[in-house]
Amino acid sequence: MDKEFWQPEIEKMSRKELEALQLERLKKTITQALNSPFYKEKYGKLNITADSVKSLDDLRKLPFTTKAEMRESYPFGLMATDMKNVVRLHSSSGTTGNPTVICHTKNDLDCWANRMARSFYMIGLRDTDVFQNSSGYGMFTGGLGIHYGAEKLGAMTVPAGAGNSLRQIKFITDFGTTAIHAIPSYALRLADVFEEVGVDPKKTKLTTLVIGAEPHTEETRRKIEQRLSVKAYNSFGMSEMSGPGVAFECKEQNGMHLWEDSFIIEIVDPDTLEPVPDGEVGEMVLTTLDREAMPLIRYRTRDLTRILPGDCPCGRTHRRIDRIKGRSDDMFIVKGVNIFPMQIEKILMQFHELSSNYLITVENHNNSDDVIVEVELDKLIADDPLKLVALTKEITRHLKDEILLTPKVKLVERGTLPQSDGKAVRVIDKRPKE
Ligand code: DLL
Repeated sequence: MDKEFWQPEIEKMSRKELEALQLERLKKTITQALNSPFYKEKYGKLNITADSVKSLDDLRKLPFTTKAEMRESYPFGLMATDMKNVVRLHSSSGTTGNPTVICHTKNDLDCWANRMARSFYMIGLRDTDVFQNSSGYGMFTGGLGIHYGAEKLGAMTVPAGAGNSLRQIKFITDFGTTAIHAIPSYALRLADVFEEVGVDPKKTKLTTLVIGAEPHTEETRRKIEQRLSVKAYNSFGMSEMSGPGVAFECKEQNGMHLWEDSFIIEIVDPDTLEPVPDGEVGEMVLTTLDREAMPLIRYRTRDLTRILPGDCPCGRTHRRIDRIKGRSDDMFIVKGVNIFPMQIEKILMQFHELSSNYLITVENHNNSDDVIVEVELDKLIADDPLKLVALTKEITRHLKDEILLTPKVKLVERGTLPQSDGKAVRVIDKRPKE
């Protein structure tokens, strides 16, 4: 095996070959999708078949698929294969209405595990590594998805599951864990607990962290790396696209290679739905290319990102996406200003006096909206009132420059804001619904 690549023939494929492969797989995908009641009806009305796409550009003529449609066809309207071929079901964590369901054939799972193993190999993990997974092992795809990838790589895989930081640290120490998978908010929590119990991460064998599943800034990544003494690699995925392993950073840590043998990426303007040029931010639209049980064509992810122009020095030809700026449905509007939680996080992470847990609340008082930013202090300065006042002013000023309105900043003691084992809740909108 080539030393740096899991599948050199795929990872370094010329763009021309890669695009030819995409076209061939797209046609197969359309034919496969037409077995499902959902696409049979939707595409049948428009006479869409595999022959409707003569080139990759023709993909644009096909209609989008939305999360709402997936919910409406819950649970099996998108099933494109005989139920007997299905070996696993995952569903998304919807809080309201029907969740979205994705089913997998044996081959779907193999392709997914292979993409994961390829991603891990890319960041230098090998079969000699000890890989601990701190994701929950339920319907959340960060559990089994990451797990089978690490096994496919050949690493000794420790299915630690979510939470219980003391036990995580014990496993890291006792089993000689070299790589861990954690969502960013949990990685920060783990760093706190390392500190609380007086174990220095530098003295463990941990060197690599895989972080993903929730938006985080470059500043947060650097903070995590420094506190856990690891290199942290960003990993993007979503249940509808099987789970993790859609896009992954290489050792350059400069954008995530989106595995284009498995997905076609488009970036569109979320309002006009027209394509935007490379380098410009828009909504990511994804089409699966190797899924049998539930292929998805032009799925609107709601995630906002951009394609990074230019080649990556690592030699992989699969294009890179920038870190996710947020979801179009994360954005909140206050006094006409569009605000993304990541803008606020970016500023907070620049202050070394702050720890990493924060909560944004939007409230309405006397018909005026207020943004309240509560952030936990690092314990070191918590009892110096003068410093606290000055710090609050300074943070408020920087936030105002970024979000163009003045938030109320409240510095709170470490450990007072809610912590979650799953994805962190960063925004609570208490305004009355229209
Ligand atoms: O979060 C799959 C996953 C598991 C990815 C483990 C990475 C690691 P869902 O629960 O369906 O699936 O959530 C998908 O999470 O649409 C993004 O909004 C967000 N997201 C996922 N990865 C990232 C990332 C899994 N690296 C939704 N950066 C997506 C920012 C991310 N946001």
